[in-house]
Amino acid sequence: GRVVFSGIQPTGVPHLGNYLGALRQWRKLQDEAAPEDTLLYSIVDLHAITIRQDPAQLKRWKKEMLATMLAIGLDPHRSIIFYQSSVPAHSELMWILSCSASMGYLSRMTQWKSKMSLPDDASPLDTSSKAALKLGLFSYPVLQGADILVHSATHVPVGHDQSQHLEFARELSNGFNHIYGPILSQPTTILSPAKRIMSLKEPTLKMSKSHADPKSRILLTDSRDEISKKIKTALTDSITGVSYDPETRPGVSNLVEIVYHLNDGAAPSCEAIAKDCQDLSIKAFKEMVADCIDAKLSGIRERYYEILNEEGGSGLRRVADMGGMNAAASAEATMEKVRDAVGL
Ligand code: AQP
Repeated sequence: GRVVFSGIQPTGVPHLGNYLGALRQWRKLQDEAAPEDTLLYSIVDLHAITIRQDPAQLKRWKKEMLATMLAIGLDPHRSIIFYQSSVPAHSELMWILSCSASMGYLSRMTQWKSKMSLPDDASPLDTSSKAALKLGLFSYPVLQGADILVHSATHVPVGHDQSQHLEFARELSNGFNHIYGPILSQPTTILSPAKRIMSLKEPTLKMSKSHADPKSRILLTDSRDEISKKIKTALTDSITGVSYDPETRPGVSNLVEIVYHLNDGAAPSCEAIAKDCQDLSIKAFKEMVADCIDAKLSGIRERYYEILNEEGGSGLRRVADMGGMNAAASAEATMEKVRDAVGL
């Protein structure tokens, strides 16, 4: 059977980009899975600490992410839902893979490369200097590779921003297998149809949890009112009417894409949606977009608060414990072969 693995960082409530690019796809894969398939979905807290986190807040965010995953319909009896840090084999395999990972390859990763323009001579206390960059930020793609390979995953659903890291994971697997024999899997990327949902404020950048302006993203927990306000202030342009052209009209086109993906193929294309709306004013179009988002998210939002409020969180703890145990068993099956091959 297939082994599906994917992860999400507990760095805040997921936004519409996380939902359309990842979480909704996870749910679909669960619903379509054959009985012999295994699905593992991880809350990757070890990745979250590549940036300094407030410990109490990180604990809260982890719990909230778990509640979100259940709210979107992941079933803990069908999918293994777990905290990455509860399975130490992820870190163990990371170390082993680090010993053959290429520094050159890692330094070409987009996220790291984007930091290379920082000034390099300031003091390490200056957080905007190269001197303050952390080893973890450089090497986290190795941990990501370990996350996938430790479960011998065959399929990894991600948004477009992660495809470079998946390529690297295959490289890690190849490198290891070249030395020690065919032990690690060759994971295939499953790109979600909603590859890249853009920021509402800067529609040439992806929607992201860490962007300074909270109005740049729609959260899965946003109320009807918050959704309307954020869409109303979304950056568009001064062209009359609605059309779909991501190059010249990134803001309007992003809204069209959001509607297209939320309706999940009900319309034949983004162009078709734009055509249906072409005579609407931007104001009326935005109201339609907000209605559509609320209609799709309100059920998730209600379940999320129900789950968080029930039994003081003991239900969530049980889910995390069960997921951690099952994930540890899955990882151990690979690790026994890895340790043996390496001579540990
Ligand atoms: N804008 C997006 N459009 C489509 N997919 C997206 N993903 C993230 N942003 C978009 C997908 O969501 C999954 C989980 O992401 P993550 O939280 O682990 O890390 P991220 O990609 O770094 O997400 P953020 O929101 O941008 O967080 P920060 O700001 O903390 O870095 C991944 O599959 C990703 O592709």
